Amino acid sequence: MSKRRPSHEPHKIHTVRLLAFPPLEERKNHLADARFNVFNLTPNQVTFDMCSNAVNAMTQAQRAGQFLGDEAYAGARNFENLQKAVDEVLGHSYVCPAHNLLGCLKLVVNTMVPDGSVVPANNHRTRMEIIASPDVEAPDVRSRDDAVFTGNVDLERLERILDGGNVALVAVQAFADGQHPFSLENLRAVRKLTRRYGKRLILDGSRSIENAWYIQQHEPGYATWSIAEIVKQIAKTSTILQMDGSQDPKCNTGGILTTDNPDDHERFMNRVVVYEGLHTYGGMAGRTMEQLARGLKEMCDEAEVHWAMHQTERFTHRLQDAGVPLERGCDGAYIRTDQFFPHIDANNQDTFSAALYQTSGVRALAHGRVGRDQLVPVQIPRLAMTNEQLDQVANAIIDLYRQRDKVRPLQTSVAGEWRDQMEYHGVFADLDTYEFDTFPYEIHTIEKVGVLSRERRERAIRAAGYNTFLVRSADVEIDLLTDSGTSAMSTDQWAAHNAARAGATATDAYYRFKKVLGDITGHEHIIPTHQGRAAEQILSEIMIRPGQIVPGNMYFTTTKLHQELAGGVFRDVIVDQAHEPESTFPWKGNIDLAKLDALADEFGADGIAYVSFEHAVNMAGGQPVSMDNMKAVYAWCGARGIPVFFDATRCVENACMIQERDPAYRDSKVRDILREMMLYCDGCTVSGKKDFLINIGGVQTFRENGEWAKRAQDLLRVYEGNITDGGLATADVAAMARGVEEMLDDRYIRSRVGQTHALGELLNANGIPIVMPPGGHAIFLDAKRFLPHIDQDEFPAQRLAAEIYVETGVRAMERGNVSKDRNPDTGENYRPALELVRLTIPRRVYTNDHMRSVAEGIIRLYRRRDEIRGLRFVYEPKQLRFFQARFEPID
Ligand code: P70
Repeated sequence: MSKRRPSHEPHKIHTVRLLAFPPLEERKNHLADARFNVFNLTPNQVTFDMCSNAVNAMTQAQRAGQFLGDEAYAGARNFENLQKAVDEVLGHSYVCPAHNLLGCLKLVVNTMVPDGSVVPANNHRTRMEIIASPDVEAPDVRSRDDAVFTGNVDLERLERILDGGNVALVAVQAFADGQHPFSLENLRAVRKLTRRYGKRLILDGSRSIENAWYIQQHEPGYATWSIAEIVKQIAKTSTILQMDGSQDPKCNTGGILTTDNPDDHERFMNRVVVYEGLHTYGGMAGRTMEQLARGLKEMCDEAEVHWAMHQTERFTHRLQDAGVPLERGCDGAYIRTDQFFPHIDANNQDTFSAALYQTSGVRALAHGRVGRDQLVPVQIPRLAMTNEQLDQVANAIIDLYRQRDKVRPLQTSVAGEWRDQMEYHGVFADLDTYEFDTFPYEIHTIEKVGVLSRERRERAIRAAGYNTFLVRSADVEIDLLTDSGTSAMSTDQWAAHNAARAGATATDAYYRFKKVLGDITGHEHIIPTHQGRAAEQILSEIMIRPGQIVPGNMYFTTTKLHQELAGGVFRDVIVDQAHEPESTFPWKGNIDLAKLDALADEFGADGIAYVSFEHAVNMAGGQPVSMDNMKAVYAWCGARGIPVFFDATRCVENACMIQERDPAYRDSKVRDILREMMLYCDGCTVSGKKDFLINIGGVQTFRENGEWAKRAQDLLRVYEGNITDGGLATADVAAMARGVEEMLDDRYIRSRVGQTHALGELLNANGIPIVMPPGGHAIFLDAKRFLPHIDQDEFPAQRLAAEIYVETGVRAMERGNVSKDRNPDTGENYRPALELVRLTIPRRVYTNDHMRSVAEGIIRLYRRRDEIRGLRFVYEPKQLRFFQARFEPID
């Protein structure tokens, strides 16, 4: 198996969970209310919650299991699926379900650990001695000899204890106490020994994959084994395996006891009905069993395991390099708080937790019994965080370490046996705070991406006729075809989606959407449509008289088409710089007022239907319009009685770039900038599939003209659906209402536009020709300069998009000679000034590691650009040829 460090996540983000960033004063209040015990804080009061239990990111297939819950009584189908998964992954024939790991432990103790017996174990964080009667002894047999496999059992010691008699069973934990992996060799030896003494080896395999990864990487002879093979070996070496559903299987609760021994299974079945539930659900909901079964099947995914372990190593090393005292954990770094605070004798763990929360909003805490050790685990929720976020959490800890002398110990007010009972008082030390600058969300659900070998990608692009539109999504690793309908929704949006009560009437979702968007825009009339082009059709039909001119800041395909279908004539009035890829003019989306003047002179104000004014102009490279230009155009139009309509599809990105580029707005919130923008128009069409953070939807607004709104609604009934949904599902209207609130979070939109800019800057710094300056939603490669040796009639941008796919698995979109089509009069290709490839970035879907890897692939390709040749058509459709055209290489 590969020992190579993965360069990016082997999946993309499907759903996000928004993070809270409570300011310092709030954090202090929360801490005081929590009696300085961070256990009492709720997740909504915490920015990053560093625990690995039950908060992991599932795949969407596993998440879907939630909706496939059987009745969970006799013979539940979910249980049958669980049995199949156990057989397939662990190789055990019998499974007894339980509500969680404690449920498993209770069954084991009840059936196999009599009073006064001995249970040698390689871990001390076991509740065995608590669940079992007080006179059960659990001697520690962990050997400390091996530098890597610190969880190995000291065989001599174990043998002596076995000789002493009265041993009930031998308990071994994979990655004991979260820190100590065993080797397969040692586990096999333990099994041999226990067998000789006629004892069972019971294994806690809740962290099997982490232990398996250590075996694969470090134990001689296993480098070529897959994680799945090693996990199965681990399971098969035990007599009984117990597993916490909320660990490796990434479920939110649940547990299983598996074995090949029918008698042991029989014992569990007879006892599970007493404590847990029936033997076919064990106290789990049917849906939990389904998610557990799916999680079990998925957990050994090689790429996923490697990514998770790479994150753990990277995080731990960052802290170690800064001198933070810690022990290695399978799922993070376990901070040695006694060494972290040498000046603090008592309560150093909770003092650490409280101080870290105070300075950063991060929660890390020690669970369990008081006085057990001096560690605070900082665990990484599996697959839920990006490397950048983890780096910053590590920095927050390092920052605290730097000022550790200033931290004063918490004083106990109420003591208890368990950490959750502890209450403290303290004074807030004057500590510097740590400010996060990263995506304000965590990963809630992931979506697997297609990973093909280069040979397979070569075959796929040939089969697609060198047209990325025809490549299967399943064959794409990082999909940068479009930012339309590809956003990751948030859990809050899904909650609204689930909760929406549908109706072909007025709905709560409609009123909510109307209120929220009305407040944001200040527009009186809010008319939902099923997507952007529906609004464009309606606006064009009510505003354009045949023959009228529609000036616009560069065309967009669907917009221009609807203007023409309504009898209008599109005229481009964008500033000249928009057509010059190398110009660094910051407002390339602006309208040139001189061009408007010329049109007014030629056609008169009456000959102009309205000005079609797009934000963050798509075809120009996502280039913004300045506030001054919006104001000036609106004033120019107002003086002549010409309406102005925004295509506000990417209005928030435009507002963000105003905040960034116009000093007058540097200190304004994006929400306020947008509100001002919305004054300088008479209404908007919007494709909600972009900035509104939804997968489907759109809107038509009118600022105050009720007559236009009435006519639009008349058409809406005919073309689209109800005036309250425009043909959208009520649930999608509800998700859109929530999306427009989320899009205006300054942290979100800055991280979004910042991600695009960072990609652009990385490419630019490496000499890759791109349209400058980087826009909001996409980076456009300049194919004319990338492949100067290919004539435009051999479609350099089309070939470049195909080559990028072959080189990197990244899918991009041609925006050049193929898209622009032929001149119907001459039959010649238009050969447009801009011959571009668009790398479009979906919202909240990809991490910065994905983006870095995209850039690296393109830089690699650039080095061998001379080898790349052009294409010729083998099939050319008459209209919108770019969607279906097929090519062959001229090699
Ligand atoms: C894209 C998408 C859609 C779009 C847009 C602007 C500024 C309106 C719309 C239409 C999808 C697309 C559409 C046609 C050709 C290629 C790609 N842009 N205004 O990927 O909205 O799709 O909701 O009807 O960008 O850029 P809708």
